[in-house]
Amino acid sequence: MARLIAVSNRVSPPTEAGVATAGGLAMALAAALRESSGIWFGWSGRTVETYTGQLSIDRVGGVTVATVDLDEQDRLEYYNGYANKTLWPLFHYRMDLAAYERSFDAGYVRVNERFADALVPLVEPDDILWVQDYHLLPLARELRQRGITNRLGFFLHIPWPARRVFTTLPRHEDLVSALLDYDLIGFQTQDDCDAFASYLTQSTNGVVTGSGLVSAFGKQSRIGAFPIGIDTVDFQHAASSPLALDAFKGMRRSMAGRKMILGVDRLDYSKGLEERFLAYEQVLADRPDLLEKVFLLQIATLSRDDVDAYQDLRARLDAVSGRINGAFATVEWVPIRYVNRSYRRDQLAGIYRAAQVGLVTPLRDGMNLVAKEYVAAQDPDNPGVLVLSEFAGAAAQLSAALIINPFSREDTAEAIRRALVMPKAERRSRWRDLMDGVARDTVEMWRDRFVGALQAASRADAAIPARG
Ligand code: GDG
Repeated sequence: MARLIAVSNRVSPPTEAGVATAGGLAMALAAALRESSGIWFGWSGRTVETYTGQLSIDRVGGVTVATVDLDEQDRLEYYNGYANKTLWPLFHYRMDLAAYERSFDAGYVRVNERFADALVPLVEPDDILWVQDYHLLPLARELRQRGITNRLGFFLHIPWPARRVFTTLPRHEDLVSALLDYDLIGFQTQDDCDAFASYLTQSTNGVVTGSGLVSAFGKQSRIGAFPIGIDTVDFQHAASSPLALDAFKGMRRSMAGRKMILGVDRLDYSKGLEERFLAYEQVLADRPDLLEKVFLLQIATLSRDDVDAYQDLRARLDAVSGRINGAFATVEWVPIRYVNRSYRRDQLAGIYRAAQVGLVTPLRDGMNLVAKEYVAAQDPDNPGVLVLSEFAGAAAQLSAALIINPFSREDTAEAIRRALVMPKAERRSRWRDLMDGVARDTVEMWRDRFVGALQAASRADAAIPARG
């Protein structure tokens, strides 16, 4: 097996002590890196006064990790700026929140150049490189310009937006031209792939074949859908661990016979949290018989809270949850338990298992792993019901969930009401369908499919004629 180099903005192989809390993606990448004696390269997360390009090499949990520090301007322009204030909102269809500033653009390119400079000395002739996510769209161009001819693969964890949304990005052609220096570009869903293909064929003079070969800007590449999954067996294992059981029992005690509707998300405007609270309020307003019989537990881990849009969202959610609680709470019951802290992965699994309804209602989401984790954590004999947004990539695979349009308060409220009273036989049959998919399409499968396709993608056979 060729040596694998994984590249991502942040580097996070699980330490031996941290395996219980690590995410599935980190575990799957780390396993592949251990197997091929590979390297995980990225930003250390630290900022220094003056950028030096100095590489730090460490061994973490059996994986070689190579990181660079960035400077404060890099953090502001590349990470907080172009990645999180330009690309993230735009790719989640929030053009109203997307900031277009020249300095962000320049900072983004600068950091990709810095990453390439630091990475090149580590690359050996037969290595294959797998780059993750929207922070590093143009890294391949920088590597090619520095003479790297190795196989380069890229996976986008977030959606690829519709053509007319994407073309609102200044200098979009330059970004896509740089992206086409990868040999393989992976998306979460066929929809994302189609949106990218539509951009190439309709906004450039690109050509796309049925087998996923693409050409534009005088370059050839391949595209494909590689839906990410979870480490299902490990997650089920976590769900039956002593800590999960404790969390489950503690939760059930505090539920005092009430039904629990559960949301678990990073506190992000793409996740539809405000719309979710309002839909739940509608349920309470329409169905007085449910008062004191149900509650919503929303775990919303703080994220990017030095970005204004995230602070605004946090303030709005504080206000909306406070208003709903003020209007409906009694001395013995709070309708929304709103928690801004994070939990260990095994505790989270126990909490998922205790919830009768899993509410996953993003306005846009590349995949959404919470939906899959909720399914994996259920008791097969008495599973809960997953309510899932049609705009999560996961909806393409989890069609046995109650699929809703999160922009429709009524639609979401109706699905919550239906989930709360769904008969056991229907819950079990839907859950079996869902679980089949979650057990089949795991994160290991995703990794192996992508790496296999990248190994098979030779640069020469990507040659297809350009459109005249
Ligand atoms: C991006 C894309 C795509 C949450 N709270 C806690 C906690 N979490 C974990 C969940 C889950 C993960 O965080 C969130 O993953 P998502 O997939 O839901 O969303 P993003 O963070 O936006 O991820 C997304 C994903 O990349 C993978 O490709 O699915 O569409 O946006 O695993 O469990 N984990 C722990 N404590 C918490 O309190 N331990």
